[in-house]
Amino acid sequence: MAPDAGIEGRTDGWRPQGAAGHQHATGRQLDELYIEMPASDAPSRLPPAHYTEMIESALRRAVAFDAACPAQLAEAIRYCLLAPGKRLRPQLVLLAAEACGGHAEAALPAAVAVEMIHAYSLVHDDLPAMDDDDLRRGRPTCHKQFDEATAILVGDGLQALAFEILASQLQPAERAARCCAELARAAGPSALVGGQADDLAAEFRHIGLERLQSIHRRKTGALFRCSLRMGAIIANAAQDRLQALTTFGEHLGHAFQVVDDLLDVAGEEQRVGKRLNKDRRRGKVTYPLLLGLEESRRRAAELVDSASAALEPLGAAAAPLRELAEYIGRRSR
Ligand code: GRG
Repeated sequence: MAPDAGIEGRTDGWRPQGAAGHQHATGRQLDELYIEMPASDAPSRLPPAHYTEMIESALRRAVAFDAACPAQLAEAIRYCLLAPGKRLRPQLVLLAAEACGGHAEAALPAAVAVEMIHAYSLVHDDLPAMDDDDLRRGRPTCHKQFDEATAILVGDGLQALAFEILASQLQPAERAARCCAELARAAGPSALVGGQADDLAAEFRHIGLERLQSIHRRKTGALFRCSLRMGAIIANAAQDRLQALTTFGEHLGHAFQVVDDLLDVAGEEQRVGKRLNKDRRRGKVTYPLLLGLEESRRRAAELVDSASAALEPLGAAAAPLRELAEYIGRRSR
């Protein structure tokens, strides 16, 4: 068992001790961090628009339901999936395929499928039984706009649709099967779902850096990693390229989460499109809490550098992936 896996429950105020070697913020110090934080220095930063229109129209096509799908359920699925997300994961699928010499069009079903899994996870995460949120992608969350039962069914429907699209639209069948297995593993109990379960269990408890990373590797990192691997698989990439993109995805997912924690403390609600300061209110240990703001920023930058370095075997073909990684390290939404 990891040294910090034995979690000590606390409901009477929390005082994470953190990992060795850094000055750590306590719960009270976090209040001070809020005051210390400057406003975002990147008011107009947008994700690089790789294949934006191609992704949006594929998502729209994927949710053009027949009459057997009840009208309100169809509306709710479209409301959540077509909401203005950054589409990072689908972009990673398409760019990974191209970086390995494949065609973006051929990878489109995998791009749509991973965005559906991501969108379902956001809808379920926002439910009262989980993170209990009322704002997502700048709009009322699914259960606020519709109702809880509809939000649960939206997630269920998106999950099933994701695998239907992968299995029926990806060619050849052998690569479709590999992608189904990759996505199922990344979305399953040892990755996304398990990370979410451990994240909920860790509320108002002290966990250390190792445990925090284990949660985020599964809850956030697995879908990044899987997006890149699916792109490589669809392009029939050689093992060294598949491995390079896997390592890139692992560093990138980690960087993404460190920045996500920083945005929760220091972002602007309107830009981020969800309620901020949630981590503190729900008693969650975060990177800024364990490491402080400066060290968290330094780590995020270091992780983006490591991610870019992992792309070396792909040469210039990986330039758009490097650009997306840079954006993820500096994003303000
Ligand atoms: C319900 C099984 C299950 C899992 C939920 C997604 C998730 C796991 C939790 C959401 C809370 C959270 C802060 C997750 C980590 C970071 C994350 C996934 C942020 C949202 O991703 P973005 O920024 O979102 O790519 P957009 O809206 O741009 O697509």
